[in-house]
Amino acid sequence: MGQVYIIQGDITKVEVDAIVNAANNTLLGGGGVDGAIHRAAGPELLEECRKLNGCETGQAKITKGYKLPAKYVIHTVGPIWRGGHKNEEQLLASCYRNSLQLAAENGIKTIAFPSISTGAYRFPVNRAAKIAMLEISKFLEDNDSIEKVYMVCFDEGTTQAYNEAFKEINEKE
Ligand code: AR6
Repeated sequence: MGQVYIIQGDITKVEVDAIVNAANNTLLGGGGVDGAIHRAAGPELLEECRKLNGCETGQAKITKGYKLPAKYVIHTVGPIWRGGHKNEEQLLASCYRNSLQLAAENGIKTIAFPSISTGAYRFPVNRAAKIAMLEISKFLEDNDSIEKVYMVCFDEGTTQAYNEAFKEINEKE
């Protein structure tokens, strides 16, 4: 079964088949990890994104990685946290599920995720971490093609939240 690794660092530097971008509905770039990915990939990434016609919240679309070490970028759009009663948890789970599904369909074996929605979109990181770890684990149980999933956390607090969520899920089994 595929393995999950929680690491701290910059996702644009990670050498995997695909990195996931926490984008917005336009797919035309922004701040945070989205800005960092577009800067590192170069302007060709934006050119390809312009042809995609945006992306709905919870869905995912794939492009090439251009100047990134990763061959592909999977762009997903996390929910904006509005207090927890606007389907935010289900939509965040869909981001992970649909990104992994798209990766599997494209023969991707190693993939790296940022902490979707927990920056500008203000999703509480402890809740987001539990949802992410649960969806990734469930996917790996049912799908043999993905070998390694990296959660790339940018700061210490985020790393801690994902480590705790990972521990909780594995203790339950
Ligand atoms: N590598 C890994 N993680 C990073 C990096 C990096 N280089 N840079 C930031 N993070 P955010 P969101 C972390 O705001 O909440 C954009 O403008 C960051 O510390 O990037 O889904 C989009 O265009 C945080 O833990 O994404 C959207 O409009 C996490 O990535 C909106 O922000 C996510 O923070 C999406 O908001």
